Amino acid sequence: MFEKVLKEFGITGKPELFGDGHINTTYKIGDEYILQKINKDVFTNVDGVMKNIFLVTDHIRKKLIESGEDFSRQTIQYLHTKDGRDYAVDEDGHPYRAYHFIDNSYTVSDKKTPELLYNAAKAIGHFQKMLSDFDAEKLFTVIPDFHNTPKRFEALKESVSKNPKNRVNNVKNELEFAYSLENMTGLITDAIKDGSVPLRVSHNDTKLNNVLFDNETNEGLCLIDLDTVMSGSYLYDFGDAMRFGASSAAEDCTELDKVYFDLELFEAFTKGYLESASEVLTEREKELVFSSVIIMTYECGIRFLKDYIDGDVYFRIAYENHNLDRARNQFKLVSDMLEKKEKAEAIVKKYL
Ligand code: ADP
Ligand code: GN1
Ligand code: MG
Repeated sequence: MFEKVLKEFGITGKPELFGDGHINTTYKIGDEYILQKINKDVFTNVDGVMKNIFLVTDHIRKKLIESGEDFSRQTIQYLHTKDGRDYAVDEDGHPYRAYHFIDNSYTVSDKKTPELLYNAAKAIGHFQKMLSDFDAEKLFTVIPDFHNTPKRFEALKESVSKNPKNRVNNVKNELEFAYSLENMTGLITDAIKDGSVPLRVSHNDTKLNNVLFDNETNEGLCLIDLDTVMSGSYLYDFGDAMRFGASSAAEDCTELDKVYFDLELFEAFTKGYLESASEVLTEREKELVFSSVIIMTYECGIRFLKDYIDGDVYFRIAYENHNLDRARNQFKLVSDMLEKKEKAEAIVKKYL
C-alpha cells in the first residue's frame, strides 16, 4: 500500500500508525521518518499547503543556521521526492508527505505541568519571532476564514437549519449555550478589520501536542503540524494553545466535573509567552489576550458541535458521539473561563 510513495521518497521501512490528530493520518517509520497521509477533503489544495510548509521551514532553518542553533531539532525537515516534488501520491490518488523524525522528543496531550506549559510558550513565541519578518502575503490561504468565529457561528446555524442527520433535537442545551455567546464571536475579527490587531504569520493549530519537547531538558524544540500556517493573528495561537494546554483534562474527557480551566497552567504559559511577546503586541492585542482563550475554545466547541450535527464528516471520530462529547467538553471549559475571567485577566496584567 505504501510501496509507491516510499519509493518516490527513497525510504525503506514499515510505516506504523502514530499520533492522534483529527485530520491527517500519521505513520512512523523506524526512528527516522514520519510519513503523513494528507486529508485532501480538508486540504483541497495540497500544492498550496506543501508550498507554504517548505517556505516556512526553509525560512526558519536559515534563521537557525545564522544564529548557530541546531536546525535538525528546532524545525521539521521535510523531504522532497526523488524527482523534486513536495509530496508523493499513491495509486489511489492520496497525497503523502515525509519528514525526519526528531529523536529523543515527545509531545503531551493530557499530563500537563506548569514547567511544560512555560516551555511550550517559549517555543510558540520563538516560532512567531522567527517568522515575524516573513511576508504573510507569500502564504497561500489554506482554509479561508479558518479562525473567523462569526463565520463559524453562521455555519453552525446553517447546519442546524439543514439538520441532515436529525440530530438537532439531541443538542438543544448545547445550542442554547452556543447561541447565548454570539455577542462575543466578533471580538478578534472586528479588531482585525479596524486594524487594531495586525495580521501576522501564525500557526493556527497550537494545541499542546503540536509542540515537540526535548526528552532530556523538557524544553520546547519546535512546532509541528504546519498545515495551517498562514496569515492570521497571534491571538489565535495564544488562545488555541490555552484552550488545550490549560485544560485540566483531555479534549474529549466526558467526566465534566474533572474538566476545568487551570489557572496555574494558564499563568505558567502566559508568563512564558508574554516575557518575550509583550513588547511586540499592540494595545488591542494586549486587551484581548484572555478573550482570545475564551473565543478559541468556544470556536472549537461550535466546530465539534456542527460536525456532530452534520454527521461527523470533518473530524475523525473513534465512536458515535465523539464530536458531541468534545463539544460538551469545550463548552464546560468556556463556562469555567467566564467564571474565572477576573482572575485570569489579573494574571495577564502581571506579565504585560
Ligand atoms: P497529527 O496531529 O495530524 O496526527 P502531527 O504532525 O501532529 O500529526 O504528528 C502526530 C504526532 O507524531 C505528534 O503529536 C508527535 O507526537 C509525533 N511527531 C510528529 N512529527 C514528529 C517529529 N518530526 N519527530 C518526532 N515526533 C513527531
Ligand atoms: C484539528 O489536525 P489536528 O488534530 O491537529 C483541527 C484544529 C482543531 C483541532 C481540535 C485543519 O487539528 O483546527 O483545533 O483538530 N485542524 C484542522 O483538536 O481543522
Ligand atoms: Mg498534531
